Amino acid sequence: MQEMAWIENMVRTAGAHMKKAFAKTTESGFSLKGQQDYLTQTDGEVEAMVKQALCLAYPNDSFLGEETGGVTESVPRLWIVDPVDGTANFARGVPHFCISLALLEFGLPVVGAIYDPMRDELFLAAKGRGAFLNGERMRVSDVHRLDVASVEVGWNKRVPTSDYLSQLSAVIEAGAAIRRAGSGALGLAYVAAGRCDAYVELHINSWDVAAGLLIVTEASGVVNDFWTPGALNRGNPVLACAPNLATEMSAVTGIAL
Ligand code: LIP
Repeated sequence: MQEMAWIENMVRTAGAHMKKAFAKTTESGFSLKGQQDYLTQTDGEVEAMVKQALCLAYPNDSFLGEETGGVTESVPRLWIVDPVDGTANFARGVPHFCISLALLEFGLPVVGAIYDPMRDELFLAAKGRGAFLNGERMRVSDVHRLDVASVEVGWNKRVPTSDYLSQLSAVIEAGAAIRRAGSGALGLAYVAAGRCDAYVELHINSWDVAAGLLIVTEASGVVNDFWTPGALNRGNPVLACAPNLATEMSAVTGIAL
């Protein structure tokens, strides 16, 4: 599939720019789009790079980016990018961030890539062709009990604190070890790689998850029905997990799988 080669090259090129900028960002600083919602110069630069490259490679395709917006309907071909996922980490000098880029056909992801330039890890998938980490086939974990599982519970200011705390305590009460690393895309990539057994967040944006949901599915993981009407624009809750945890995680989080 030609788009797989293109997307790999694109995220690696963008990643090289992010890595160079990361070293300087603590000097160049950041701004806030909202409470705890960071924006750096690199977010804008990377999104512009992707948009420009797409205009040359796929001029008839549509575009949606976290920073500049775009098409939010179900169209034949839509590229969706989160230029720096984990912006808060990037802005504060924490080397845990990525670019997340996906191609959707009629509203469903068919190619997705998540690239972490600090670890040089490329998580890549195409519908029906499997999921790969740096070219090696990837598969979710076979953990089948929550009391031995590791679960990432995403946090953001878009969700009432009480709801987040209830979600967190439900997962802890079920016996899981919890984490929150600040990048939803890498959180999903780690579920696909079997490094973590589930990722849940009560609200997340479409650009954060478009690549990761496909990558988890192609790594034989289970994901919720994120792509409901309006999801591209409004976002949704997200739950992705190893298959043996699906029933328990759905019961604990209240998110249908
Ligand atoms: C982040 C998400 C994360 C969420 C953060 C933020 P960003 O995306 O990946 O899951 O908890 O609030 O939305 O803003 O770094 O691209």
